[in-house]
Amino acid sequence: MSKYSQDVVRMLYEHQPEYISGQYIADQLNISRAAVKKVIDQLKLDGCDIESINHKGHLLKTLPDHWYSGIVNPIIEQRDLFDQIEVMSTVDSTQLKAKQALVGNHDTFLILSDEQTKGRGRFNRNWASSKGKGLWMSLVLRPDVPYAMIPKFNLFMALGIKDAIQQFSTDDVTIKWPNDIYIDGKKVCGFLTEMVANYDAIEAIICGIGINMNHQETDFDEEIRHRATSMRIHSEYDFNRYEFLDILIKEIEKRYNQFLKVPFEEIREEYIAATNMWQRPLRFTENNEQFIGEAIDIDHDGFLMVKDNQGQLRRLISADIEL
Ligand code: BTX
Repeated sequence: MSKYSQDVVRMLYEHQPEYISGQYIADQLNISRAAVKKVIDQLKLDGCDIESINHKGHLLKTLPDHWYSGIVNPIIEQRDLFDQIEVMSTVDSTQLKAKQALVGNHDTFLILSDEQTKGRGRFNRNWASSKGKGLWMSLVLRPDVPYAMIPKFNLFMALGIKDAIQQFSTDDVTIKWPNDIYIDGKKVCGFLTEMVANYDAIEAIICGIGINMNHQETDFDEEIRHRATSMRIHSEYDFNRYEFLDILIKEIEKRYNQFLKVPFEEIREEYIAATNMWQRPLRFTENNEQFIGEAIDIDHDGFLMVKDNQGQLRRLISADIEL
């Protein structure tokens, strides 16, 4: 990719739906028109749908199925959440990368990648993150809150992610406490929250979010096909990834501000109504212990209340649950 391609994409994006002349781009970037043409030809080869008409200029017709920082940055910068944004085409794991970037760094930041070669879920499980198909990102936030508030963060994030996906889905989007978002009985998103803390306070929250966006059913490996789905499968129109990113970050910002200001109690009813685990037997794994039980409530602190098949009431802060 040329060093000017992000700037050119950004200009094309900002001028949509107008055409923009090669001369204008050349003047802004202080390069020749021939150099602009070369960048635009390369962008077309990379899958950007750009229409070029003599004496009229260039128009970005549809947004590409890859992340371009030239488009991502202006979207994210509208919100007041991140000091830095990093857009990558491939990485082992955005979560790992975010943790490495924490060293000697006091900023808030977002890392987004087209592909993860070693995407990870909870307990070091694999998270399938194929190229161009999804939204694989990690957010590093630095809330000035006590350590004990961390489990609450996940609950607020779940509602934000669910609300964003729902705006593109014809079917109900639900939360599987505490880490997954489902459509029609299948996982469309998994997210996890980790933190760096000292005795007094949290230094950073690292929230990794994986959302299946563009997959067809056959894009999933056989081993997860029966329990994974994507937004595309449940969307009635051709949305683009940037439109979704814009909405997602808006919803995340809204819920993050809420997390900082209000107790879980205020969103508890909303959260319970959005959760998909009620009135059926479930298999729980907590600290290597397995049991069957029924989820009966989420309490004021966001713990899941479960009645196990021995009739014993359990209060879970986190668990692995099979629906
Ligand atoms: P989890 O441990 O709850 O879910 C992992 C399980 O989900 C896997 O064992 C597998 O059965 C199934 N699975 C794997 N890949 C997918 C997929 N693409 N869609 C649906 N189901 C799948 C949930 O972990 C938390 C996942 C966080 C992923 C993000 S992506 C950005 C960031 N970077 C990173 O390495 N992880 C996070």
